[in-house]
Amino acid sequence: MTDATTSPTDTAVTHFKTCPLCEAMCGLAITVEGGAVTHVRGDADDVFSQGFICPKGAAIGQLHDDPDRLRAPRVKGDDGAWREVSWGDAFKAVDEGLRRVRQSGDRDALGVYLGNPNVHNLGGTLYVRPLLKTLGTRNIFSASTVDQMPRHVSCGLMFGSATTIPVPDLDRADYLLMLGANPWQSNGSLCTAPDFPGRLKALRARGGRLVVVDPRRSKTARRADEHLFIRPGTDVFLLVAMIHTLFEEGLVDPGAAAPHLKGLDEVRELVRPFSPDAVAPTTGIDADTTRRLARELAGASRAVVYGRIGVHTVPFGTLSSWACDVLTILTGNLDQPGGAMFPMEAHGVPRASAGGRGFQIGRWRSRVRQLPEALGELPVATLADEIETEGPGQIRALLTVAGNPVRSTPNSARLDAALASLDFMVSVDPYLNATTRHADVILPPPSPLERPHYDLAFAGFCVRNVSNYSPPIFQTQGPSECEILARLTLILAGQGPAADTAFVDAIMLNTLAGKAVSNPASPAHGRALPEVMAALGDRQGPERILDLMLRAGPYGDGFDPAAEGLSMAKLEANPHGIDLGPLKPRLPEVLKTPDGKVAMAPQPIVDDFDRLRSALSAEVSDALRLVGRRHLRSNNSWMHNVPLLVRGKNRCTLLLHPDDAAAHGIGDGDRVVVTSRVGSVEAPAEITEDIMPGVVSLPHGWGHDVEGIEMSVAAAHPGVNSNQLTDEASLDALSGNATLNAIPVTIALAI
Ligand SMILES: Nc1nc2c(c(=O)[nH]1)N[C@H]1C(S)=C(S)[C@@H](COP(=O)(O)OP(=O)(O)OC[C@H]3O[C@@H](n4cnc5c(=O)[nH]c(N)nc54)[C@H](O)[C@@H]3O)O[C@H]1N2
Ligand SMILES: Nc1nc2c(c(=O)[nH]1)N[C@H]1C(S)=C(S)[C@@H](COP(=O)(O)OP(=O)(O)OC[C@H]3O[C@@H](n4cnc5c(=O)[nH]c(N)nc54)[C@H](O)[C@@H]3O)O[C@H]1N2
Ligand code: SF4
Ligand SMILES: [Mo]
Repeated sequence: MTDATTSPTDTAVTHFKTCPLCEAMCGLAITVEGGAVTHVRGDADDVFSQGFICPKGAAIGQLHDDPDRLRAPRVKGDDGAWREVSWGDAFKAVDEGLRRVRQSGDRDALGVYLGNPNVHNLGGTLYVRPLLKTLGTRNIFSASTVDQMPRHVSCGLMFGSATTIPVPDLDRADYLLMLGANPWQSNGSLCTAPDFPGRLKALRARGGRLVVVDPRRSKTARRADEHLFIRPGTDVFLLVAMIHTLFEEGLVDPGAAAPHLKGLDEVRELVRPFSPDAVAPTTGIDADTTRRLARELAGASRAVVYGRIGVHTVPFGTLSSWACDVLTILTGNLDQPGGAMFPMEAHGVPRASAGGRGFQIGRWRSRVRQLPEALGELPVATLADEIETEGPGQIRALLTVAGNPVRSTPNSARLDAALASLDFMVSVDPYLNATTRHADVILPPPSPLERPHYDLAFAGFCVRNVSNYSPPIFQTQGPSECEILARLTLILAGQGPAADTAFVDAIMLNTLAGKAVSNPASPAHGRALPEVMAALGDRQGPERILDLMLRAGPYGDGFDPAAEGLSMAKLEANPHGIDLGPLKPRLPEVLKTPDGKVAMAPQPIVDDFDRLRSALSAEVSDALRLVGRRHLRSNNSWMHNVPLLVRGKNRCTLLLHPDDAAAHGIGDGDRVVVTSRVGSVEAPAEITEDIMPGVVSLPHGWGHDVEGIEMSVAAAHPGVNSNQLTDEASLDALSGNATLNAIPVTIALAI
């Protein structure tokens, strides 16, 4: 199976590794003895996390040892039975299957779904791009459209690039308005901050104020200075009414950002109908409170508004994301310490001046529902349509990489049936689960402890600039995930199952190096390409690419061995990471809009206000609303097979308020049938005053009691799949993001 890089007879050795399981980037200290993990603790010397760890990180050894984790590729026979095969045979089976599909000449017949763990490993962050390019399909889907696509779209439109996302400068803020996020359990998202809870405690300890808006009194809400219940899906109205108040009361003062803004007057006009009094019946928050929040935000010296899942995965996700930034900007907190700031990641491309090509959405549309593309992908809420509906462009084969859409996307029962109808499916995944059971070939990547790690995705969302590389702790017999993806790329390029994967590396390296030497802002500017390649020495694979990015990056040594700057060698010599300091102001250089300004009122946002005005005048519905939640010991759908994490009481319960329980004759622990437009599930009731009347909550990622999966621990703690209730017809129209919160449902005692 696996061998320690140290031999099994060695005495205990402690390895340092950045945890790849969530966005927080905690440093782990992993002790290995006799070839096995014997102890995991937080790395007290990690420059960023300073010893913080959560139960998931502590369980990484159990994840690595999980006997259900696939170690060899699987191929499904004509009889439906799985066979373990060699890697060579598995890639041959992939080549044959894909060849059959591609013979039709319809490139769109092959679809792809990319799941969340892609952004937590070098395979996904480096090797997916060449794979997608080679695929040439328009049928690209990912977990982004059940998550943060609204944030990409609003930031893309305002700042010019979908990844130019300002993050709350947590450690210096003295006022934080948080909506729809529960970092006490999730450890944060699009705001990488190991020990997020500790940082919130510190904010309050230095006299700062934390206000949490959530239809549930979450753990974060309980530890805030103030918690406000809000009707699910209505945060946009609260936020826009706060903007209204800032204008009405003369509190608009963007400060140093002012010269870089465009469109302030349009914003004032847009929010005019949304007075605190007008929105109060919709949000359930009284007008005085809304005005007070706006005044507090304007009055605080260092303030920031942070919204996440609960405000993004709703019908006005993009407008909510936009409104959070507008509030931060109008109160003078954009690009200021303690406000919302733009990180400068070590592997990033240095820039000399503002301006760029800008960001567009809707460059093409989905075939069946005519939904707009965003970031080159289509909304996953329409994946089943594209599989089921006949005609040119119909998806007949699917590649999934690190995704479990049959648990994580809306109306997943329908998608489940659609996947069963495919001609061919390949999954790159370590588990045989609800999604991968439909595959014809499963290619399992190595465990997180068997691969190197560098957080290319999250370095750009950190509350401090940091750089951290960890080598693999164990060796793997099979290919790395990078090699798996590179091989798939070559198969798709028609090179067959055995071509040399170094070719894919070479193309990536040449492109990156060419850009670096011609970028006047890069320390590598002006160097000759052969000189750069020679400086990279004999590193291979992702480490070679990383070395190039780091050395040509904003802190890089520019390939000058005598220079002080960053390189892979430097990171290897610093296993606890390198702190590059607090976030620094980056306006205007960071802006990639064509005119180099912040677009405060981009046209697609202005257009979407039509929908918002109609929603304001619509009658307030009294339907019961379903929202989601996360638990510290759970990670979306895929860590329920780790015994340490599912211990204890059932966490997949339906939270409901005592008034709603009484109205339906439901007692604590009773089984409740929850029904939406698309389906029904049955879950045990947990009656609590921590949830708002009229709202019920069910976590996602559960429902492991299906035929044909090989997750024995999860199957014994199945829970129910909340995405049997979420509705694929309801989207944030602008970004195509699915609605996973504020779902209208009915409840009844199970008979
Ligand atoms: N109702 C509801 N639904 C939600 C959400 C919600 O709040 N409510 N949240 C949404 C969000 S934010 C997200 S990000 C999505 C997640 O959606 P997905 O990414 O589709 O689902 P995950 O549960 O993260 O499943 C990850 C898959 O990757 C596999 N995997 C784990 N590690 C690796 C690896 O290193 N390499 C590879 N190749 N595979 C790996 C796992 O076995 C699993 O099959 O779910 C979304 N769904
Ligand atoms: N332990 C753990 N950590 C995780 C994950 C996990 O599954 N488990 N998943 C990771 C991923 S992929 C992500 S994207 C992040 C997400 O991280 P967060 O954004 O912090 O997500 P949640 O913890 O689900 O918190 C969402 C909150 O929104 C509230 N909410 C629901 N609807 C509304 C609404 O309409 N308005 C408002 N104001 N609030 C609402 C819910 O009650 C809940 O408390 O977490 C990451 N970290
Ligand atoms: S908070 Fe996230 S990064 Fe930190 S140990 Fe837990 S799972 Fe790992
Ligand atoms: Mo996510």
